[in-house]
Amino acid sequence: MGIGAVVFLTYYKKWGSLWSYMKTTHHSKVGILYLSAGFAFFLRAGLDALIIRVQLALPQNEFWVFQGDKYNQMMTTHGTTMIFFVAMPLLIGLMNVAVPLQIGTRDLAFPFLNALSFWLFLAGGALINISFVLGGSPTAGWTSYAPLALDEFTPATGNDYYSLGLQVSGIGTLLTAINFLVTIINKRAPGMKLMRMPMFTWATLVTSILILFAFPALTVALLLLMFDRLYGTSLLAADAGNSLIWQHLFWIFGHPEVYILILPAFGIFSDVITTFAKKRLFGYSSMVIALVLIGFLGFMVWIHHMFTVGLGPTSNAIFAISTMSIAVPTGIKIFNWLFTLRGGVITFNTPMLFSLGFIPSFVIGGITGVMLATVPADYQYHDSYFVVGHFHYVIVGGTVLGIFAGVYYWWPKLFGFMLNDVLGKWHFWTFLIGFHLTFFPMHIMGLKGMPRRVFTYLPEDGLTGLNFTSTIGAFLMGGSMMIFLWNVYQSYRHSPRGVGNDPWEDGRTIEWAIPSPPPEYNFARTPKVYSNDAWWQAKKYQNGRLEAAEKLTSIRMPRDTAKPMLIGLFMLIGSFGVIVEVWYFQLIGLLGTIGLMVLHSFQDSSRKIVTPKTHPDEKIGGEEQ
Ligand code: HEM
Ligand SMILES: [Cu+2]
Repeated sequence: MGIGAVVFLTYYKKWGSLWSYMKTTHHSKVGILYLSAGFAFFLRAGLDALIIRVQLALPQNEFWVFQGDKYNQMMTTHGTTMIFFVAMPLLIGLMNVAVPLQIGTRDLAFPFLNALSFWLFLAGGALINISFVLGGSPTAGWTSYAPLALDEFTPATGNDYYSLGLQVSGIGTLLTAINFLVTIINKRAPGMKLMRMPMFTWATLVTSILILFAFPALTVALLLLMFDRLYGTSLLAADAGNSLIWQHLFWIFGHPEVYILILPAFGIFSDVITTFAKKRLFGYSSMVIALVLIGFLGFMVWIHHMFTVGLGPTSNAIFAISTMSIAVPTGIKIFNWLFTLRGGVITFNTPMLFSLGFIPSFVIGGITGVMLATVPADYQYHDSYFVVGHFHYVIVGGTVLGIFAGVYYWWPKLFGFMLNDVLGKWHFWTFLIGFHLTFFPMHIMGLKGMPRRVFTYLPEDGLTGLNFTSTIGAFLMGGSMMIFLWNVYQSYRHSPRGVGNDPWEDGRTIEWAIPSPPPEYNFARTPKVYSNDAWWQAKKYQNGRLEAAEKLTSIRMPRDTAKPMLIGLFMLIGSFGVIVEVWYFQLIGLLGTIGLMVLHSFQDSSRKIVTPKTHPDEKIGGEEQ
């Protein structure tokens, strides 16, 4: 793939534009970086999934080398990559693309930091992928439970890469959260009160708060793991330390994490559904309250991952009830989406199909979630394929469908041309059918007793047909991704350009008032916002123009710089040095990182002045009209 990229870049003379992306600090370019890197990791982790599914297709199968330890490597890489290097960066990419436009600002509050976040995420992802080549990937599952993950039981270096790779990318994620928090609180267009924000922006705000509180727990857990593995402490060991510390810290992070993955998708569905049902969101304020409530309850339920550990009936009962209570705000959201659809004039295009496909898929995932929260039943389901079925229903049926809905929806805003709708529909249907075919049988396998994280089973277990079906479904999903890639290529070649400011024609929020793709400063003149769905209102009552809040004047934009990329590189070298215990790598990494930060602190005010021009597509008027 690397060689292919080099050939492509040379042939199309794209090295220059690659370099412009490598030193960009601009939110939409950073967004494109996140989307491309996340998608590349998606292909990698998807390939892992297919290998896993081939190995499991038949009983006592011996596909290539993927049994035992190699299977554990595949399974761990798949899960870890999907969560940290696919789902999160793709969502963060969409936030970068859409949120500044939705709130009418020129960029994030800290553009340099934003670029740095991306490079730290990529450095962490690269680190985990290096492990595959040098001595084997991590093997202890994406949850990396200690003491299993300690030297005593997994002496190979794989799990060192896990602790360092997630640490580096986790710092990037934390910085992103702070950045979005400050941006959304501080940089909204005049008149855009909190209760006038689009739902995706709301979801990003709540998600950022969740990251801010959840990721430090992961930071601490990974630090302990690193100390135990590399410096000979035994904090997480079963005898000298306490083996429950990891589980608590991991799930205090890990449960909110699944809401970090689903809330932004909820935001996307709200925006897409209101747009293509051509109605305002039913129960906007209850949607916001539900979002905040889900975020809050997300922190109160981590013990439901530890029902079988033996913490006692009282704690189990409390956490079972708090878990089930999350179904209430989630149900409110589902019903509000349905009421929004009711009586709407619905356009069935690709982003809308992904949103409609989400509703029943996610409801099934929700129901199995409540089943898992029932303590006595969980003793049966725990660590079985039922769990694997459940979380794929919520993550794929929720987050991944949301990501595709968002990608199709904002694509024309980002690039100025539409993705092909016919190919999009093929992509959707093959994906959705493949998805149910893959993951529904897993619930039954689980109920029949197939444990999670095993590489084979016996013919007499009665699991062959189910596993085989699941493998067929997985390949259908793999095929649907090829349709998506083909769609991107075809649309890039053939889709008409110049789609105008509001290519869907039904846009409601203010990102649809400016040209597609937007100029680097987004809004030549920041608009004034008087209501929810401000752009829709403008089309209806204000001759299709938002009122300008300022005159056309020159603006200061952040300059491009390669420093964030270099800091990422030095962090990569330094943490690699920690893993292979080579002191001069560590020193180079440390000095390089600190040196660049010091350098940057002297140059912070280097901004360039841009003179904006109004564009014929821009629908922001005012006194100068
Ligand atoms: C083509 C689609 C996919 C297929 C066929 C697939 C298949 C699988 C299978 C068979 C396992 C179980 C491994 C085992 O227990 O031995 C697994 C685990 C897992 N998958 Fe997927 N998966 C897919 C997509 C995704 C996506 C999109 C995500 C998240 C964004 C994801 C997250 C996970 C996680 C977190 C695990 C748990 C790994 C662990 O137990 O440590 N998967 N997947
Ligand atoms: Cu949980």
